[in-house]
Amino acid sequence: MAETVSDFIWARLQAWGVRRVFGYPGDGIGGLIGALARTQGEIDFVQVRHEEMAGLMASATAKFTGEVGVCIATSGPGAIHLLNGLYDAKLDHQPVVALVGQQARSAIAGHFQQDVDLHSLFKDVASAFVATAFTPEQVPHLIDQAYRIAKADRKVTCVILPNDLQLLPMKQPTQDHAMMHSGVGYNPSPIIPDRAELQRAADVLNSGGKVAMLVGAGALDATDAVIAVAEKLGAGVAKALLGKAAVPDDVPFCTGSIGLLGTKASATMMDNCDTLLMVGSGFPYTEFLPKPGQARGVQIDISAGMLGLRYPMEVNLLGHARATLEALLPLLKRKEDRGWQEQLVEATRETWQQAHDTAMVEAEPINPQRVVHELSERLPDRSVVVADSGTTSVWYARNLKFRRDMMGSVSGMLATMGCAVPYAIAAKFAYPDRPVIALVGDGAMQMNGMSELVTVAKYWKLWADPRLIVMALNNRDLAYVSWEERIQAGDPKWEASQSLPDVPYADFARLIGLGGRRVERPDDIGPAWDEALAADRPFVLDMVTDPNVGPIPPHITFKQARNFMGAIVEGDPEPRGAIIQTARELAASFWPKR
Ligand SMILES: Cc1ncc(C[n+]2csc(CCOP(=O)(O)OP(=O)(O)O)c2C)c(N)n1
Ligand SMILES: [Mg+2]
Repeated sequence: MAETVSDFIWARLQAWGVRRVFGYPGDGIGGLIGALARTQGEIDFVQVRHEEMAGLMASATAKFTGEVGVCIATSGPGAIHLLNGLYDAKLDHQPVVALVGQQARSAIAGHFQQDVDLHSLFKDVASAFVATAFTPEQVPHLIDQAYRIAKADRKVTCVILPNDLQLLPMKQPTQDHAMMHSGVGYNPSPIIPDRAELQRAADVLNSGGKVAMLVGAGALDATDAVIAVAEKLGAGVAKALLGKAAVPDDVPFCTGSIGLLGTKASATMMDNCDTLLMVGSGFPYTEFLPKPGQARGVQIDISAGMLGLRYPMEVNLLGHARATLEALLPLLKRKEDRGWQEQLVEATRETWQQAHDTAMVEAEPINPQRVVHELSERLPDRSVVVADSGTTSVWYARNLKFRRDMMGSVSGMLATMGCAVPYAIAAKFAYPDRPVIALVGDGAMQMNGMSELVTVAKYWKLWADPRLIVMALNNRDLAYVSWEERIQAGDPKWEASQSLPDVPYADFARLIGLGGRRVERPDDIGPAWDEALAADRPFVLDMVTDPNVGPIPPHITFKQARNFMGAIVEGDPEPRGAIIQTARELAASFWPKR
């Protein structure tokens, strides 16, 4: 059979290094699906339950491997479903190529079935590159552009492919006028600022007495360099959520997470530092950074658009984190006074002690922090842990100790619900020999986690290590929202909006051939994790937890406390539990038991 446009597309993507694509079929991509089958496994097709999951899996693939994630969806509804997953990648600066089907060229703009103006629809999410193919000769440069721009600029790109075009015989560009002759290939080289800029940065860092570092996803491959710089500067290191795996939590001056779901040690460091070194982070909540004017700032980022955006930095270094830190290191003077770092080590020790103590506070029936604490004590080497958007992300940030060679992620800037199960699946495909654990709220389980367990059931036998554990935090509440309403708006929990049905997640898992256990007593948490970690198949833990253990920010302000009390007075349906739990938690954090 003569090579079709579709056969060419997969061959070209294979030449770019693509080995896997996440997607769901339809007549808008009929030709592409047929041709993908003809690659006979050279490129794997992972069938999801919903195209949004394909977008999230492509995003997670990029997050965990650094390679371009690829997803595919059919015209109209499939393309529309894909969007949220692509926005996750866009907002977290992940390289993703989306191939999207379209109705036949002759039908476009003809009120035809599934004829949606896809170019307009994808214009924002794929603002770096979106194009519709009209002739076979155009396809090579569209695929090359989409892939190269995604990879080089860490962007989402999109090629829209009418279904009739997909079936045409492939025609290479000729030597005629207006033909493009593009080629495959691009490998990034590290970008390092020049010597003069590095010296300016070193001068700022050398003159400071209390240096605070904040590292994000850009520093994930720069662990040793971050630690070496912090050692020399006598600094502490706080981590933005996407950078949680950048520095192991057993490094004594690693103050842990920052922000609303961060630690008190990180907040204290930022409140008292005189110098800020920010590396590869777009952490958005500026109220958790030093006050403008309080500190002299140096920032390292590979995107000029992220430099100097959160804090008025004195030196903005455009460069890759690891290479730039390594180049900076010889210019830094070792701080002789270690007092500041020692203070931070002590504050960090206290933070972990408090996290432990608050996790052990009794709750009705189970304290969700204890669920994550008990996991932390059992995390196998090389684990990948992902958390959904909701209170699970808070316990992930505060209660989980990462060691070296672990990985983790969340939907950072988009903070979309429903990311954790597809992220976990993508992690299993990228690293079939690593144990993968997803921390998922019951709202997210009901939104899409349960249906994506079907994908787990479909594929798990392909994985060398079958362990994929989904911990469903069954609190029968959209708890994060209930607490936002109480603390930020002063409104009581509204059951019509936030209460959720109790669903037997573990029973459902067993019904579809996975392992499962429901846990209703604190003493059973540890053994349940042990069982799941020893299981010979993916496992769902249905942890029945207390919705009234709230994600209290590290520094609760007077206004937040007043709002909270107002919400209770306004008739919160859970007044006793909420008050008692919060009071208990604050008590435990102010007077840690030793
Ligand atoms: C797609 C989407 N819809 C709504 C929200 C707003 N939101 C953020 S957290 C949250 C509640 C999550 O509830 P659940 O999954 O049960 O986790 P919990 O907070 O109870 O642990 C909601 C609705 C969101 N982030 N994403
Ligand atoms: Mg919930």
